[in-house]
Amino acid sequence: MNKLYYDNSPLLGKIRIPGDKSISHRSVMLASLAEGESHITNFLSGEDCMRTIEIFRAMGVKIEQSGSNVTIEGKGVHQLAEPAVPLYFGNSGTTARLMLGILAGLPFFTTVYGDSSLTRRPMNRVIHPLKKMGASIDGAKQASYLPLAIRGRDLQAMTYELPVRSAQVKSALLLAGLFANGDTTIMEMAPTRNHTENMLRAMGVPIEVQDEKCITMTSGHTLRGKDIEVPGDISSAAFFLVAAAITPGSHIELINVGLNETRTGLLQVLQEMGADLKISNVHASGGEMIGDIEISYHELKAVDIGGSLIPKLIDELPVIALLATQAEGVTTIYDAEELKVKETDRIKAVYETLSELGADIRPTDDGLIIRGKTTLQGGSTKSYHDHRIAMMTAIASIIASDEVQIDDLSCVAISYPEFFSHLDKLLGIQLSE
Ligand code: SPQ
Repeated sequence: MNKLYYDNSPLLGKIRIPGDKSISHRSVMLASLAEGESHITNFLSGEDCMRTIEIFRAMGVKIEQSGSNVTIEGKGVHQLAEPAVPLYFGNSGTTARLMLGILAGLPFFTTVYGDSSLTRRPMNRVIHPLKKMGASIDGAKQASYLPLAIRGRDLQAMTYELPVRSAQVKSALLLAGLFANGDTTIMEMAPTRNHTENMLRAMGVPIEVQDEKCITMTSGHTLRGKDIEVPGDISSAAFFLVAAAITPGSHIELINVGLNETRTGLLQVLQEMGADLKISNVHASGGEMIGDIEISYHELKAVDIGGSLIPKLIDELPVIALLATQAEGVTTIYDAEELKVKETDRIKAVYETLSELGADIRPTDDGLIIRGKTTLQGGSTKSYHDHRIAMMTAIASIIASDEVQIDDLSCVAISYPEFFSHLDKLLGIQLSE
């Protein structure tokens, strides 16, 4: 058991947010498929993104990494080698879904697998449309879950209406479209993160977007290697934004945060709740917006969160539920049934964790209902081996009246290896030698 107790200390000071996980994955995938060299800066060396690097190394791509700097000698879409071993996706849903799109079009055979959590996550949302393009993918349980076997082949161009709000499915189909015999068109239910589109465009592939939701990629273009600056991950910044918003006396500044508008739903929620928030130094890099965010403690009021806002804050919902415990009134989160198929069932995990700590919270079929404001207490919790649940619990412990225990914190390294050193810095805790 790990013990967390921070005695309501305010968060003060400034930190630089590490690279965005979604963009780091995509930078390795697209730079490997590009012709020429790419230099990536502020790459996230979390466990999930390291899986993606290892997979492309196994397919013969030369990738050099020194901390957050990565150099990739792109092979182009025709020169990757058949891997000698099965490819391991670990805990990473993004690696799994996007790689299925790529492997479906590469001219060789691969087998792929993941850890116990990833093995339970649905893959048929990607496999079903890939099969419509002609992909050959097989596995147990009607090839709906890992492990899977893929024999890459020429793919048919496709127009597809997504039945789920998922950037991973959209991205997998666009990546498969790089190997198709014509243009690829994807229609979304609501706009989801558009990092794949932005990076494809920056590397020379024409992408047209109509009404924010209809994306067409023109075929027959070669990806060109590029220097990529990965913005800080707003999903990592979220933990400290919420921590400062709910801990009296806090005032922090987060530097270099990605502000792509398909990801900034949390900022909208904080503003609607009445948080004291300032964004500055906004600039664009490689098709992505970046800026600094200052936030101080302020009284908050409840809001409703649903509809097309959900994809813009899907990964922040666990920590938003914590935020809602400190807002006056009833916050309703709805349309968020996708939370059930993340690293764990996040509706259940958030409900069990926050109710153990004394929150007034109720799970629903598609979200959570939270009544604030409540004083949180200590308690015994689990991470469910889900990085976002573990970090949400750590932030909850700052305002808890007593010690919070948690079974495991190692999963934090999946997306934010420096999380505890950054938290200690903001709390003014000196690390012993
Ligand atoms: O990669 P993984 O495990 O799926 O990661 C998560 C996360 O919390 O880090 C979800 F569990 O983020 C997904 C996100 O929920 C990353 C992602 C992407 O990079 O495209 C898109 C979202 O998933 P989805 O299923 O809505 O497309």
